[in-house]
Amino acid sequence: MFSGSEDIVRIGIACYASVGGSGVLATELGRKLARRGHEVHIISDGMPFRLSAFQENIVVHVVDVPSYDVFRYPPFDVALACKMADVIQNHALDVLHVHYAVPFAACAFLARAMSPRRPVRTVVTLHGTDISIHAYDLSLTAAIRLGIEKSDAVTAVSHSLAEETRRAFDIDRPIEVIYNFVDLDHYKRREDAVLRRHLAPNGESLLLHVSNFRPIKRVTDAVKVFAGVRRTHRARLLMVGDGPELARARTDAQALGVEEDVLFLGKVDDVSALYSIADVFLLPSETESFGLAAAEAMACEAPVVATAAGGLAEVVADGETGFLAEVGDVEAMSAYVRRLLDDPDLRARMGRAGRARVARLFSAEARVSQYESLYKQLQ
Ligand code: GMT
Repeated sequence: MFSGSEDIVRIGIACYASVGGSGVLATELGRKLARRGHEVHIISDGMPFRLSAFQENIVVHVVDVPSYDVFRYPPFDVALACKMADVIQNHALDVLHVHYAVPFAACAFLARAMSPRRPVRTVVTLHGTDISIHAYDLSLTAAIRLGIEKSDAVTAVSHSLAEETRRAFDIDRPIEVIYNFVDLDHYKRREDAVLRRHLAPNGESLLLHVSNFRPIKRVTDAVKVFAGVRRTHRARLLMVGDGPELARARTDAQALGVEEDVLFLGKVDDVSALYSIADVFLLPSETESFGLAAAEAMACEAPVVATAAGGLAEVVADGETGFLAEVGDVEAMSAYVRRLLDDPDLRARMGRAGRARVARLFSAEARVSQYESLYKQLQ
């Protein structure tokens, strides 16, 4: 039974603070739930970047990780479980909702065991590589399985990820698909001629890629796709984000002779202005459980050229809101981009269809309500 007023739920949301889709989604969920009057406690390894200003109904709890000469590695996971237990007990949580299975799911199990007097319910949201990579890593598999089996509810951000989870663990427990969401009031097309002139001073077309530049994102494919486009079109590629593959992408741009037209813009907190001026958004990932950046770009009416990898095929409607190609098929992706650059009507049509799809499937209002009903069902 939930405590307090019948409709108000006390929710703990545990997530990584670093910039990344799971942290962004968890933080946005917390903000929206707080605006609906719920009491939200964010438990994280740092200050989530979207929560620096005070917001009513949200308290942030940062995990204190002890250091001591004996510890070769700081015991983050144990400290996280203790912080979860502390928040469960001292704030009388009804629900503890963790984002990303490693290590959060197993830590939620431990925290509940540490809090026998508080009947908290636990929810695990699976985000992507917590399953597609870590579930197959034998040093982690058993802990992920335990976290999934022992939680009261499990959600996945796409059907593809739910399916992969059932396969990986050979389980048939219910996994509710709750798609990621986008704030349509914030992510909307806003023409900005000044910004566009600054980034495309000679009237070039603009391609945009946004990611954390990990190998899985295949950022060098984005550069190769662009080089194919530049053979025939005046264009520039905006690369937003930072990560281990950045240096290689830069070297590839030099080797392909397009470095002057590839702009590495680094990390940008709010990419909505760039999505809005992009002619095409590029996401050539190896795998993607959802691809939040593609949905944000669609909300800003940018057509998407991406790979048909995992959940991306649920986000991008092939031939309707963009085009999907096989992983690594840079020729096909270049051809799709050229087709879009040559046809402003097609771009505008796909852009509008993209926003309509986001409004239909990935709106914050609907998806936050879906989480809210899940919490209430757990009473
Ligand atoms: O799983 C990851 O690689 C990390 C995670 C994150 O925190 O950015 O990304 C995943 O979660 C996002 C939010 O649900 C999804 O949009 C991304 O597609 C997903 N990444 C992968 O599956 C590679």
